[in-house]
Amino acid sequence: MKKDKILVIGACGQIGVELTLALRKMYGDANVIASDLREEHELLKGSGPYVSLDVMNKEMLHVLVIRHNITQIYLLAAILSATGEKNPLLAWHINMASLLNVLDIAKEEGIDKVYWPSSIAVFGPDSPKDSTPQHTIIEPTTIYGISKFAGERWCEYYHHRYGVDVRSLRYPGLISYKSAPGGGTTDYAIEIFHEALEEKKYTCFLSEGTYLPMMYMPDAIRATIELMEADKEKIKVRSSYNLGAMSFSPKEIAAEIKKHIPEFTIDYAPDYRQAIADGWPQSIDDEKARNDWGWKPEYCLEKMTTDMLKNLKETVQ
Ligand code: NAD
Ligand code: AKB
Repeated sequence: MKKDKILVIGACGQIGVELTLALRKMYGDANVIASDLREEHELLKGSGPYVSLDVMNKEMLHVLVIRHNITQIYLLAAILSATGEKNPLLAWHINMASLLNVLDIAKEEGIDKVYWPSSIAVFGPDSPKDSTPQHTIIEPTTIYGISKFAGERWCEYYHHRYGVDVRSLRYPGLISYKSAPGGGTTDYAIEIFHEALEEKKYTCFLSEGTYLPMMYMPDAIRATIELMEADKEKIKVRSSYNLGAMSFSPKEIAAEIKKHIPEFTIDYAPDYRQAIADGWPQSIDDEKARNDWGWKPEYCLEKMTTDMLKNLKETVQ
């Protein structure tokens, strides 16, 4: 029997750290190789193999895959929405070339499974805002969204044309406390917790009524693993699955935090990220994921807030 050997690319980012640790628990520490451009993340140190890798270097990636007999690749390296708007050509280049390098090597080497995340950013101002369906108008206006949408088409193409078993989720904004976020529009929903605990006040870069789809990291990690562990026949969407959990506005999350920290105050100073958020859905219809492979979220705003504050307090003290 072929033993699974997993390569996580972009392992030191917000999702990568937690996903790598979860995969190491399932597959054994030695069988999950973490890689990133950056120095190894503190939480990964001593937990398994680490390799310094620039995913843009296709030759180096190819050698790594062959040398370690890699059977699954998780590609998490990307430029996110807010950073992408500052340098659109770079974001396009990195987001597309990284995916094409991985898909092509997966095809050539017969890699068993590839995971690559998309985002709610694929939707644009003309998509329905509420319960945005799996299949609808998709006309993204940010370079990040454009690159994710193009990436989805490439995933489907490599699956249908070459049989590459690539799977994908359109994550909402992800909230976590272990590893810092990497330049997204939904990052306010993480900053707000740190500022509430440290300063008892927060100035939000989105307006008070901006609703966005969000998810707590434990749900996102579980969704990713459940998708990747599902039988092949159950995966009917080969572009990327809509995935939902909760939706809230800055005003609503502030009110939830106030229940734990009564002196907390919030004010608003929307910046260029407001226009990005305004083009995105307010809530997501993830019926396909629920029906095809049994997706069900566990965390709502209330439960996530309680858990975030409890864990952040322990980390800070
Ligand atoms: P992040 O920015 O926190 O992490 C990305 C990691 O990739 C970083 O550690 C970075 O050093 C690394 N990286 C960048 N360029 C690289 C390169 N050339 N070679 C190797 N490593 C490189 O991002 P994240 O939040 O962990 O997101 C991971 C994936 O999930 C991305 O594709 C992102 O678009 C997607 N996603 C994230 C969210 C979210 O809320 N975090 C939501 C939707 C989709
Ligand atoms: C971002 O805000 O860019 C990400 C995302 C929703 O894709 N968190």
